[in-house]
Amino acid sequence: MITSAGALAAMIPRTSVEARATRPRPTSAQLAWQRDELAIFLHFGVNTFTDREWGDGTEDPAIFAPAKLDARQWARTARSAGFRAMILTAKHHDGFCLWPSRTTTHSVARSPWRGGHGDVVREFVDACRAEGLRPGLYLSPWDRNNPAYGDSPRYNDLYCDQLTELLKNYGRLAEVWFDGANGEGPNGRRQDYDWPRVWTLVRRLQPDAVMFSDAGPDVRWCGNEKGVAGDPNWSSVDPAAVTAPGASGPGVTRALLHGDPAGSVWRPAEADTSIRPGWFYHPAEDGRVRTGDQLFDLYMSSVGRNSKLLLNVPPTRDGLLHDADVASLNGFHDLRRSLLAADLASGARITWQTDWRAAEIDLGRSAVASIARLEEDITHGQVVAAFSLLGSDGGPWRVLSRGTTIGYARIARFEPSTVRRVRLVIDDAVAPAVKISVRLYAG
Ligand code: FUL
Repeated sequence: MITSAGALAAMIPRTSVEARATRPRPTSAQLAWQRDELAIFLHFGVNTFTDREWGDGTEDPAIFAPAKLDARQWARTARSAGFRAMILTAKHHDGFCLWPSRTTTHSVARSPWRGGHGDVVREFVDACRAEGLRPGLYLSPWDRNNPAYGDSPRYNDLYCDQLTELLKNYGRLAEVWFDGANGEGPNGRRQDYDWPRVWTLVRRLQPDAVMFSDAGPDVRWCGNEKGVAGDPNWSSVDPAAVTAPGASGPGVTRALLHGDPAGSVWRPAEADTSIRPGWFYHPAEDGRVRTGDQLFDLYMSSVGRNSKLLLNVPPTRDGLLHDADVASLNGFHDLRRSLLAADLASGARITWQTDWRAAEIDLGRSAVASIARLEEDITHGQVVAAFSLLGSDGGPWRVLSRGTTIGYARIARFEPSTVRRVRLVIDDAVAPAVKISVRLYAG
């Protein structure tokens, strides 16, 4: 059976079609989220000025004075490095709001920035839209400033009021980010959150946004802050495994990292990490910015493992992305462009074996390959559990790479090998694969 290059179509028996039909699959919002591949995270607020990672809520709003704040510089940098979305900390654990919220005086309205008339969230969403990026917002549930925190019904009302301001007044959002960290508030009490209420509110006011948290409901945390997705990494999960943000335990970490091939719900993993050791900007870390090469490794361990990379790049006290960070992002972009330049398999002849579990690609010439990008058509769900990629230059077949899940993308790196023919073998699948695209790069 010969098909066109890039898309390997398999005929599948009826029972399998039914098995496949019951598998979870993404909504259009989840698909758009995954196709972004790369998003920038922006941790910015009073911590930027106090040199801390977690503020305690007693900060004076007057310290917030980013003299050169330029959200367009953030967005331009992101776009030219190939990122497609950005997420801003509208409020971190210190409770300081980057927009003039009616719910609190602990906000930019009490700062000298723009004479107290500024709105960082507004400038952020405007900049995203001007540069064609999809905006998202982080609203910390934990609030170490608000006196209502820990008085559960009262704070839940207030939290929903803050969310309503963000969801109603800033246009369409692509993602709403709920952090799992939470401790005591100013009165020493812990908060009992009303997650079902929060999720219903977001769904009603921003039906096209995905909601991120440990427990989704749309996108799950990958279980670590290293930017490393699990292997295997299933986008399906058992919703009973992690039911609320901040849950912990070995079973939880496993569920976040790996998902579950038998899971009934589509909830892909987002891999968040920072370009620097901290989430907020600290001058002492200017020499510790990840290099373009290190960012490429992160890309491989996130996008290359069926996840999405949410890379934090914190604005400085001036309100700009630092030159060192911008240089690394550009280096990362150039590296992706050079390593993944030309698809060696483009236009090649592809032959499926009669059992539909293996495909052979004839490049028609010998070429050196060291990277392969495989993709399932996830609009139909995710099914591949194990694969092998073999290569031959006329002699015996050699294993180039073996792996577990594919999903949206699996990017495999292997020893540079001269190949004329490449064979993809699906060693294990939970239902037959329908379409797997194969790209090969010299690297
Ligand atoms: C954590 C927070 O405590 C960190 O400050 C940061 O926001 C990170 C993304 O999530 O839970």
